[in-house]
Amino acid sequence: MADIKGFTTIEVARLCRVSDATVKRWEEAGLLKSERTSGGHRRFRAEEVARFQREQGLGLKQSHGDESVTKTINRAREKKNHSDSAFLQSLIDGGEEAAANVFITAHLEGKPLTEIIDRLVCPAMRKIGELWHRNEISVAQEHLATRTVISALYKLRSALPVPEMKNGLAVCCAMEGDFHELPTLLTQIAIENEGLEVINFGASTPLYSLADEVVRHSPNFVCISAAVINDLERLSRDYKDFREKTARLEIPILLGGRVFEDEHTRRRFKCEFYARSFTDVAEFARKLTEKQSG
Ligand code: B12
Repeated sequence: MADIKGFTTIEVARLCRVSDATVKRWEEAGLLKSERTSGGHRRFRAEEVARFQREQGLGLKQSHGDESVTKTINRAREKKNHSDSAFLQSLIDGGEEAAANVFITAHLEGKPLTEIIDRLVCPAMRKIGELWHRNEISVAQEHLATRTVISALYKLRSALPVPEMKNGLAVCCAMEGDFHELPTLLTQIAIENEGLEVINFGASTPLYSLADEVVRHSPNFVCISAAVINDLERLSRDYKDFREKTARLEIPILLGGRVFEDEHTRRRFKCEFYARSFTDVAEFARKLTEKQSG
């Protein structure tokens, strides 16, 4: 008998964020159908896992999931050997399926989402930046690479199990004049994965406008990123005004991005926490919600 393609018990446990024993119990109770390999091991077809997750509200969010995710998951399992250079090339070529394969494979191998972001996405984008700087790729290719990462990240997000919701809200954006979209999306995904709702206002958000939204939504915290700053004087004044307008709400502000790697800049943008990685962002969200819920 040819061996069946499908998820192992451990992989299903990871996708649903439960123990192997729970998956076996579901299977024994007939809730989740499996097949057996010639060696007698359980194999769960991706479609069956997706159906079960949807029905139980465990996995793929209905609004995020689509059939191509299931296909991508299947393909990701088949091709586990992706080299870094092949990954980079897939970004430059606009190969979003191939890029999504790399992310989903890493997820199925048990890598936490923030590790995928910090160790896979960020270094690849840094490399793209270097290639562009050395004139080895065009600006158009740099744009395409960013769009490809964004599409692949949405696919990864569809394949992630829905976390336990914590009744928290975060607001994020990039500073006015900063058109880099990816850092705010990565922030959003990292925080959502901790079970908080996120409103992402995206790139180049004026701080006076952000202040109004913060007052309106009163989130648990605000996350602002900056990859470039054009007018430091003006932005640090805007930031001070923003802090004054929102001070009475006592909402913690988290800042991140390469602009804040500079100590002098950091001194002009006082905040409750400077994050150096998306692992930091997720940890901050986790600790804050734990503290706020008692
Ligand atoms: C794609 C890209 C663009 C695209 C963006 C497209 C889009 N739709 O988003 C376009 C073409 C528009 C662009 C334009 C420009 N870009 Co650009 N761009 C990049 C590139 C290649 C990737 C950016 C990205 O998404 N990175 C992913 C982020 C997450 O990674 P990161 O920036 O390395 O961030 C690290 C940390 O700072 C931190 N981090 C970053 N943000 C955040 C946020 C939070 C909350 C946290 C916790 C952490 C965090 O985590 C990362 C890991 O260490 C980078 C290269 C690079 N190194 O990243 C250059 C880069 C950011 N760009 C740069 C420059 C100079 C520009 C331009 C000025 C170029 C020009 N002459 O026109 C313009 C500025 C436009 C503007 N006003 O915003 C420089 C910035 C230099 C600096 N600040 O020191 C970089 C680093 C390239 C370089 N090596 O010179 N860019």
